[in-house]
Amino acid sequence: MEKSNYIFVGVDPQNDFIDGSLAVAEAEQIIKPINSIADEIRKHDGTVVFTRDWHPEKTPHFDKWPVHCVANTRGANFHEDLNIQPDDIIINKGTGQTDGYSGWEGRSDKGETLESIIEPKTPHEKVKVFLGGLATDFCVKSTARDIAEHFKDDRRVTTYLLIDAIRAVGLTPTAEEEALSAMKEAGILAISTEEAKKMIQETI
Ligand code: VGL
Repeated sequence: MEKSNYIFVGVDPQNDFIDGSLAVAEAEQIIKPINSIADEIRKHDGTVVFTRDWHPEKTPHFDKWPVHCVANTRGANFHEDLNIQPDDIIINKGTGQTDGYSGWEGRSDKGETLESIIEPKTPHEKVKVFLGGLATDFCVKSTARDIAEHFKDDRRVTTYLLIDAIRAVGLTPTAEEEALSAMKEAGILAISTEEAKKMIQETI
């Protein structure tokens, strides 16, 4: 079997979504599984990507939400227990006057995008994309669906959602469930971080 290329996308594990102005319930619980899958992927020569909300001080986005993740503030920093390595790629989003829910819209300082990172580099390369982060019903959903939509006719790319590495804002009682269904409908496969790690370990 040809070796797969593994990519982890950690969506917005930033202070404001964990203990700051837009704190998501139980959000700190995603850090452990995220560190563990990211480690496994680095060990197998994969790519670890983190997206972050990187908003200006003034944006129409803050008419809808409390001020959060303003670039270069403590709230925008990644959680202190998140293990980030020098080769990991950081994608900034929401840097202008847009909501920036989706990591698909963002880019790294070097100009990399999720599209350029995930795009298979050879006709037979298989790419497995694993997603975790915050929040299930906003940025995780938008990012996951944009990836799945873009690669829906490309059988080389499979997208997995790590169900124990996400948490929802939950503006309504059904918001989380609806987001999970929307991602399932987009062809995204929900698995646990342990299952994902096993899948990676079992490939030669
Ligand atoms: C998010 C609400 C507002 C998210 C971002 O990261 O899911 N949620 N901005």
